[in-house]
Amino acid sequence: MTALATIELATTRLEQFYRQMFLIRAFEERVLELFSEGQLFGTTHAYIGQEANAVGVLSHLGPEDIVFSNHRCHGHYLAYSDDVEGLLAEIMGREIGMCGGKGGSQHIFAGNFYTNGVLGGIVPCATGIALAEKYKASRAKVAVFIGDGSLGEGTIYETFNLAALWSIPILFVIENNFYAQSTPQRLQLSGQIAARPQAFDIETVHCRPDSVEEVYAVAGDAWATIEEQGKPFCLVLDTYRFCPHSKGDDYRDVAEIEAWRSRDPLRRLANQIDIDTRLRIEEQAHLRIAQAVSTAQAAAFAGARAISW
Ligand SMILES: Cc1ncc(C[n+]2csc(CCOP(=O)(O)OP(=O)(O)O)c2C)c(N)n1
Ligand SMILES: [Mg+2]
Repeated sequence: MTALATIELATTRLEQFYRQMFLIRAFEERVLELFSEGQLFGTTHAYIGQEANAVGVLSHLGPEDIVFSNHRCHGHYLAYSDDVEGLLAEIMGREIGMCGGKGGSQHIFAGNFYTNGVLGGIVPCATGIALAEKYKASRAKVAVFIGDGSLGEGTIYETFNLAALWSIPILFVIENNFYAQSTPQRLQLSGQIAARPQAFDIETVHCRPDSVEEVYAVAGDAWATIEEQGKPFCLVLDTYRFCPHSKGDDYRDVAEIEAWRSRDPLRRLANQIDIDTRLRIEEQAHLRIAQAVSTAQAAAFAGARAISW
């Protein structure tokens, strides 16, 4: 486990992080409410508790950079795009969603952002795109987010092998929240997570950040190493989701959830922000989400119309 350096960031940067993290948290809480009200279809996986990872890693990227996510993708998408309106309408199956309401919660394609609900399946896709970007000498950064429970998928190791062998510049971010659905890690994963990419000679940092500043710093070092060496890099971030896996399927120990909640990176950051600014940020986020819900509710459901991007 790598010890994390303490860094100091400008107030404006911290406020920006708070704006993003609070928006994700409030968005996800509203999505879960909409689900229980019967306003959503299929399933949905909230990112509550893990916001610092998306914001800390993706704040280094611009729209030209490329992000691959997974079934738990809302937070990554919002950190990358800030597209509350498009995502909410998409999750609600409306035509005005950024995928015409046909991708739903898990299958998003918008600009340079892609997700797929098939665990592990995005990892070779992301790495193939990173290889293409290498050939084009575009210098675009490419990130792929993987859950710890996806590490049983063999395609991930085939991909690690080729990424290392062909020096493909990509950041693998393993969000280690210690569960795959309701299965605890100790029942399904042998050995150390970091040893897996390391077995393919992929430089790996495994850490347990308490704050978005720490994630931002460790991700900044990772991006700099990728840029400098033109090779893959793996970041393993210990983290925790405070919500159930999808809607109500939670069998975890309440004391364990509370212990992680007491180190909530969002609360920690809130205490660093001036109270008036904080309240303004929170009010704006709630307002924006409420408006996005009303707009989506008034919009037509996705139909048989062909989608053109
Ligand atoms: C190939 C495949 N197998 C099973 C599933 C069902 N499934 C969805 S999420 C999940 C657990 C994923 O755990 P992890 O990768 O740790 O991500 P987390 O949910 O913890 O963010 C499973 C088994 C799936 N989507 N795809
Ligand atoms: Mg997990």
